[in-house]
Amino acid sequence: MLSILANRALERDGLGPIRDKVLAGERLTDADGLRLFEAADLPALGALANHVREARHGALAFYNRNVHLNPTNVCVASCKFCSFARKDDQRASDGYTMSIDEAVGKVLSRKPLGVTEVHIVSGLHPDLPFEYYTELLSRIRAGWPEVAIKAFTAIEIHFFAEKFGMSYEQVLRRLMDAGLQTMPGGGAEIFAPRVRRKICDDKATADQWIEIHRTAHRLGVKTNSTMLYGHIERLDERVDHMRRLRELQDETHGFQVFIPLAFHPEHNMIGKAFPKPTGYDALRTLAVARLYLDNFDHVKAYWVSLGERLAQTALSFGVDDLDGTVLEERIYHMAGSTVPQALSERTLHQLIRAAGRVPAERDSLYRVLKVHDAPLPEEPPARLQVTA
Ligand code: V47
Repeated sequence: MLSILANRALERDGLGPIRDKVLAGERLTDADGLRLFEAADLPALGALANHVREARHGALAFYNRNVHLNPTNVCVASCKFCSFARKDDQRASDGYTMSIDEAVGKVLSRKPLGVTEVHIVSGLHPDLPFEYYTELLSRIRAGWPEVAIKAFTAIEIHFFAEKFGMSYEQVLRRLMDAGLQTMPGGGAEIFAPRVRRKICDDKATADQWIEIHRTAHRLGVKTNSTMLYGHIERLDERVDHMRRLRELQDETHGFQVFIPLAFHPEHNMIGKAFPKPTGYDALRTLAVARLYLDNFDHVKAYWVSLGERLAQTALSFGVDDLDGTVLEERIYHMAGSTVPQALSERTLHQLIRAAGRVPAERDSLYRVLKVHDAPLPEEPPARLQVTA
């Protein structure tokens, strides 16, 4: 139930009809989505989103134990928001490309951490053969059969298809044979052509991004979806972006989660013109997403992109997932993020519990592995290091 205060605030803002639709389980229009973005009262909007979130997931808040691998940051694309990519891997440019041995060794060294998912995203490297990617996956698969491999954005799939003369389906089948199980949602940015022309005009288009996810879903690969916000896009373009995702979801039901990504302004070509989105904007975007994307099970506050505290607060604004332990993040740290490189499972539990939720560890397919009704047992005190 919504509180009397939230109801009053929604009515004062003229959002009574939208509230009634949400409570009746009716779909919101694009105009409704835009009204919610423009609404004045964030707590009331949050209460409405929270209502939907609790109806779907009760008190549970999901997370997973995952590691990230970015095998190279060498990239032929020129996305203006990106601080991670380098044009070559010469020392002077701090570009890097891991050998397959190095990349596989890095992943396998994480085995003792109890991780359940490896998240792999790369730059669009001009020289690596396709076998680099298939061998990377198959060697991780052979060395660690239980770990789920979530790999390669639609942008990379499009690049492989063009470079190696294959269809999207052929690329995906080869990668699936090598071990790919799910796909991350990166590269979506903002679908509107006006925005793409200005910030990322030399990579896969919105239609291609959608087509790749459609193909993946048809092949049985679940995927994630993202939206990079807080730069040159208008609010109606955020709604348009979510509409296209909602339409594909109606068709395929292959998306697992929607993840709004807050723009990070440091060390990239457009950062000086656009400061980081405010906390209000971040919470509003998550809440609108929860209300508008009525056919998505999950809305994620990626703590690396929001900071731990805002991600925690978002658990009352429509969010049910915080992503994971994320060992060794690079893309956001190179764009000015000052959050830790990783969070322990214990810290994730503390954040979730302090928000009045119950931590639920999930796997890559959002199956619940364990609901943590009780706190984790105390760790034995670290042994004192005595030096002479
Ligand atoms: O595609 C790049 C974004 C994405 C910046 O699917 C930036 O579970 C903000 O997609 N400021 C890659 N954002 C990360 C990504 C992701 C992360 C975590 C989980 C999942 C998932 C996906 O990061 C890129 C781009 O949209 N990005 N540069 C920047 N300066």
